Amino acid sequence: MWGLTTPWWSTVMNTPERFYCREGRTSLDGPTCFFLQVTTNLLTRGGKDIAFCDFSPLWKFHRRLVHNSFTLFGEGTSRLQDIVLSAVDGLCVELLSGGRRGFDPSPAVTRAVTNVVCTLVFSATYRHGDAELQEVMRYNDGIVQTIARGGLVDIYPWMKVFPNQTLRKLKESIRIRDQLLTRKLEEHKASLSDGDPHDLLDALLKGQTGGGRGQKSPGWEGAGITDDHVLMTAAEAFGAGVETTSTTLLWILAYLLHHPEVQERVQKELDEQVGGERAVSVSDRGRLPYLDCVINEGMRIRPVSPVLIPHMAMKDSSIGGHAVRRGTRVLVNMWSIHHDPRHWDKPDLFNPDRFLDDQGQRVTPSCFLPFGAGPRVCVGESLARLELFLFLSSLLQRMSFRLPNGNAPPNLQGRLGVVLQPLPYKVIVTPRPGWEGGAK
Ligand code: PLO
Repeated sequence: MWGLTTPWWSTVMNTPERFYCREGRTSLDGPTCFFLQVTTNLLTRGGKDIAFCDFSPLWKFHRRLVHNSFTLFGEGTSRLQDIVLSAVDGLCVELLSGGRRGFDPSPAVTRAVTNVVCTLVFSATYRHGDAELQEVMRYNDGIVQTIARGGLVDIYPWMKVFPNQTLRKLKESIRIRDQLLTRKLEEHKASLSDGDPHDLLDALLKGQTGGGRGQKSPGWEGAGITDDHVLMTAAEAFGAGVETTSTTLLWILAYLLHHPEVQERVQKELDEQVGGERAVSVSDRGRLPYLDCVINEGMRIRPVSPVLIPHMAMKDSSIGGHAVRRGTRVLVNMWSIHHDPRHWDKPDLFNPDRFLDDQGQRVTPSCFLPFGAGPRVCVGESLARLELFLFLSSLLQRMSFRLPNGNAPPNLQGRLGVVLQPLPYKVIVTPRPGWEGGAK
């Protein structure tokens, strides 16, 4: 069905179809996906994660565990806000010290988001230039560069017997990741105590033993959660948290460079609703509808995941009027859903106002699904939304972004790997009044 020279998902993306189905293996044992099978199996130790793993009662329990531990830091608690705001301060200082010359904001943004996720997953906060942080960023980049580039290996698993540089790089990045995370896991096991978990690793370890109540009771669901599951989940939460949030922020900044009037309108809203005397906080969210629309429009026009990771039909079923047999892999074409001219007026235009109604109230169109939907909807959605809000509002409160003189605006085509990333671009940042140092 798909050509061999172009990546399979770019072929899918460039069509108006909303779903693609591929029948193949009918056995529900073993790995779900034929396409990403080789690389994601390496990445997840054969599906001991949440995103790529097959549906099973254990998966359901495992996912619930992760979800519950996210709510520990999530909305309603100030913990996440404190963690994000401290990363925001660091990011603002770094961006403002970039000087008047144009520079690529991507390393600083990625570093700040990585720091937030490191705190959530294993309670580590790093200073700029920390060797462990560099290591984490390097292995992650190694995985991002290789995971979706397996090319033919992902289409023909038997090709893995041939030497393949991409696969070698992926394996090496995974080895470094596993070494680091195993160390963190051992440290967490040694310091695990009663009381509230400090981070995701703690929460998963407690989940294994039934809330840290000592002895595993017979029949306890968490008994199926092995150390491998804990490790793979931490690795995945980490990877998903970093790649998606930093990419979304970079897309939004790229669009703001194309639309300075949108940036000004967000800043006007911030000035009126928050002012420049204090940092933005989660409680300001309700008062900043336009900012929310900008975030939504960024996620609509450039979904980080234009073709969702494959899903598999658990039983004979149907989708959009097509019969789907048990065992069929289904790809959801989010790109076409987010660019469907029947639902979006001028879908290629960056227009945050489409998320406001005539009365200026926020609306969420049913065709807007940046986090997917259903039982496999993104488990980190509320964390992600909170982070995007705090990062973007703080950045635009404290500084303005513009193009370096003579530079063309960023390329908006992007590069399709495991996520759809913008190509590197340069910015000039200038502090807004009162924020010359980046933080207060
Ligand atoms: C990003 C690189 C990490 O090192 C490993 C990783 C784990 C989970 C993946 C993520 C990567 C990319 C974005 C993915 C996420 C699971 C769900 C998310 C694919 C490969 C999306 C957007 O579907």
